[in-house]
Amino acid sequence: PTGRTLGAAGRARLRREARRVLLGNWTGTSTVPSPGLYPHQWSWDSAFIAVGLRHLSPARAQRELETLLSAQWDDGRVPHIVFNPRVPLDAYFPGPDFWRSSTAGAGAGAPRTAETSGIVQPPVHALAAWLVHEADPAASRRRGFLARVRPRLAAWHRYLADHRDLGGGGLAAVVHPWEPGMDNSPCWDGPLERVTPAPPGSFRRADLAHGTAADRPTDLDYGRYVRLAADYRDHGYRDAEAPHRFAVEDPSFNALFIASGHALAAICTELGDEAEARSHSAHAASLTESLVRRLWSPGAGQFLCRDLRAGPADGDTEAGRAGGRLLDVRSVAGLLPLIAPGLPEDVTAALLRTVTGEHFGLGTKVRLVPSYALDGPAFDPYRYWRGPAWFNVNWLLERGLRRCGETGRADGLRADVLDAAVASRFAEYLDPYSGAGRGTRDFSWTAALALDLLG
Ligand code: 9WN
Repeated sequence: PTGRTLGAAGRARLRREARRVLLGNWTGTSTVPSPGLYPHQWSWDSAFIAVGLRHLSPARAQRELETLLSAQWDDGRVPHIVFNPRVPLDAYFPGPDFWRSSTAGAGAGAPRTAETSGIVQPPVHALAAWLVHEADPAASRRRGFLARVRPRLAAWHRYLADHRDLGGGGLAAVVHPWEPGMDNSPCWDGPLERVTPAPPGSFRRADLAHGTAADRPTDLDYGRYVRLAADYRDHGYRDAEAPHRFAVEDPSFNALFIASGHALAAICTELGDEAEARSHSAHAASLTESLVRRLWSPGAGQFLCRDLRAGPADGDTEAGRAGGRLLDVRSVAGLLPLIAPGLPEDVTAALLRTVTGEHFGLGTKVRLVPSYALDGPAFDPYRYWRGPAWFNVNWLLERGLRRCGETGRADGLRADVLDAAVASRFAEYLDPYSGAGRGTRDFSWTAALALDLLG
C-alpha cells in the first residue's frame, strides 16, 4: 500500500514493524541507531528515538534520555556518542580508544566512569523531553521525570551559550562536521579545505564493513574528521584553548536550540518555576533574532551557514561586520528554521516558497525533501548528506509546515514519510528521486519518527 492510502491494516503493520525495530535495537538502557553500523548511543538519535518510544512506553522513552544525560560532562556538554563498554573496540571508528574522554577530557569535566566522544550533536533533547512528558503527563509527574532532567538540560543549553558562541553574535557554533549531524554536507567542503587530513594509514574506518562506499563520506573527508577531533582532544576538549580550525554557525543546529529553548521554558512552567521559564523564552527569542541577523539570505530565500574562519567576501560589508562569511551552499539545514517560532513573516513566506520551489522540489520533483539542493553542483542522490532524503529532517519539516499553518502540505508529507518508511524497510536515507532506500535498514530514528507520525 502507498502512504496516501495507508489503511487500518497498513497502519497496524507499520506500527508492528516499527516496534520490532525499536525493541530489537534496545540494549536495556538505551537504543542503538543500528546494531552493525552504529553500535553505541548517539545523542540526537536518542532524542528522536525517545519521541517515537513514547508511543510504546513512556517509561522507556524517559530512560533513553536519562541514560544519555547521565554521561553529561561537568561543563554541561552532552557528548555525541556514549560508548557501550561491551562492544568490541574495533566495531566503530573512532571508538573510545581514540576519544579517551575519561583521561583527555578530565579537565573539561568528562565523566570518569563512562567513555564518550568529546564533541556534541544538535540540542534536540529538551524538545524530546517535553514531547515524552506530554505523552503521559501523569506517569511523568509520578516519576519526577521533568524535575530530574531539567537541571541537566539547562546546563547543556548553558554550555552552548557560554562556550560555543565563537562568533560573538549570540549563536552556537559547531566545531566538527559531525556536530550538526550532517557529516559530509557540501556546506563543509569549503571550510574543510583548510584542514590538513590525517594520513590515510593512521586510522582504520569501520563503517565500510557495513555500508557501501558510494553511500558514505570519502576517505579524504575521514582524514579531516580525524584531524579535527584529534586536535580538540589534544587540547583537552577545552573550547577556550582548542584551535577550532573548523567553526561554523549552522542554521539547523541553532533552530533546534531555539525549539528546545521554548520546550525548556514549557518544562520550567510545568515545574512551577516561572522566572526560569521566562529566561529560557527570552534566550530563545534572542537566538531567533541572531539567527535571522546572521544567517538569513534574502537572495537565496533560505538560511545559510556562516563560516567563522573565512574572511568576508569582497564588498560584503554586512558579512564583515558579522564576522566570517556566509557559505553560498543550499543545504536543507537552511530550511529547518521553519520549526522555530517567531520568525519574521517575510522570512517564513520565503522559506515556504523555497521548500516547494525548484531547488528542493517538495511535492513537485520529489516526495521527501532532499538534504541538499537537487540542482546544486555537488548533488549526489546516494552519498549520505549530499542529496539523499533523511527521515529526521522530513519529520522536522513536517512539524515546521504544520506550525506555519500549511496543513495540507504537512499532511501530504506525513503520508509520504510513512509510505517511504515501510517501503524502504526503515532505511537510514533515500534516493530522493526514486525513493529507493540507501544506507542501513531497520534504522532506529526512521522507525521511531514513523511511529510518531502515525500518532
Ligand atoms: C558520526 C548515528 C549517526 C547520526 C549522524 C549521521 C551518522 C556518524 C557516522 O550516524 O554519523 O557521528 O559514523 O557517520 O551522520 O547524523 O547521528 O546515526
